[in-house]
Amino acid sequence: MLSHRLHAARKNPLGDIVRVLQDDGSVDPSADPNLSRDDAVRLYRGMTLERILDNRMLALQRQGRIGFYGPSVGQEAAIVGAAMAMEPDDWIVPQYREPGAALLRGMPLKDLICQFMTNGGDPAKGRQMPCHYVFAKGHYLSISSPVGTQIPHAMGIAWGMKLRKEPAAVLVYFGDGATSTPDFHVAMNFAGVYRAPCVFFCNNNQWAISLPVSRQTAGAPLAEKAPAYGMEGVRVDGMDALAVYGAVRRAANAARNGQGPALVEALTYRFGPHSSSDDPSRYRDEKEVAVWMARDPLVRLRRFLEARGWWDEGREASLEKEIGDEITQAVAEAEAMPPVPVETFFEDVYAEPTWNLREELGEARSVRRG
Ligand SMILES: Cc1ncc(C[n+]2csc(CCOP(=O)(O)OP(=O)(O)O)c2C)c(N)n1
Ligand SMILES: [Mg+2]
Repeated sequence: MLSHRLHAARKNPLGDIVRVLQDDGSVDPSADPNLSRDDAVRLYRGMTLERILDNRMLALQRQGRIGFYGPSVGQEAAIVGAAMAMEPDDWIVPQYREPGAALLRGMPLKDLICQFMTNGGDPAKGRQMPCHYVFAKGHYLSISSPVGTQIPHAMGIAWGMKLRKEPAAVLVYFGDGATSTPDFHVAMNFAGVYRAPCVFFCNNNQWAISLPVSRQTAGAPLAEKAPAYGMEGVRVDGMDALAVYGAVRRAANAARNGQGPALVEALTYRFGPHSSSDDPSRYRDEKEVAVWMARDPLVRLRRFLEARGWWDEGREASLEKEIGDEITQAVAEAEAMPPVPVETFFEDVYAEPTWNLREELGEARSVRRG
């Protein structure tokens, strides 16, 4: 049985799954996280930004203007809802589908797009793979795309914070596929034993590229792995931004208060391809996609905002225009940036460059000029 200490024990139509947003836009009062109007609108804006950014970046990739992209369409409530629940001093350790979380933390759009383009405006100086951005100022760790490797990193940061008595927590995102990795076990076990203040956030989007979640585990829901590591496990409707926000907020508060780690499993669905290099029609049934698309997280949160009188057609249209314009401007500014300076390949290792590095730099400059 799942432990229910993180959320009010109650029956709902999805069984053990926490759900707050009802289909008509009303909320289950027993689980309502009571977001203020400003916060609810900020959450919706963050999710809309991620949706529009995804569509625009996939189009840029198809035009050859960026090399690669991993979209998150359908998962915006899980990604932005979880990020929204964290405090600025907390760290966020991403998987690779969370630009929405970085932007919510204040990462400038232009920096993000320069990283996608790997040009002179890339804060990572062109040293990372495309779509592997970092926003250290916003406590947002670099993406590491080997599946699951970020989970022990997050646990280590959380444990370090505990040792230093810092009153903060860590949120780590990973997919259903990552629960099959040794890294998941290592991190969960260590965090459980040492009570590291870490919120393990599993974005269960039903697929690991072409492998369905039924092939990841013969066990029951992924959240049920938590008690085996001595921590709380909770399953939420991951297309319900308020349910995600509430569950992560409770877990993060508990972690900061010394009550140890927790696992939150968010049930979502990847509406689009795994990445710009994938064709999901080769391995999954479009009928399944349609069932999940009917639970579109943006539509559900928008219904809630409208039911409260906080949103309408006019605001929707101006938000879409505002975000569209911001992205257009950021793309134009990013495309105007020069290439990564060749010098950056040789910097930041030695205080004084060695003779051979100086020689190689000279050769590299002449190749670039030539
Ligand atoms: C160690 C490792 N093995 C394989 C891959 C190739 N790979 C990239 S993403 C992915 C699927 C991961 O699925 P999941 O954890 O469910 O995350 P999702 O992509 O669905 O968000 C795989 C197998 C990799 N990046 N790293
Ligand atoms: Mg997955």
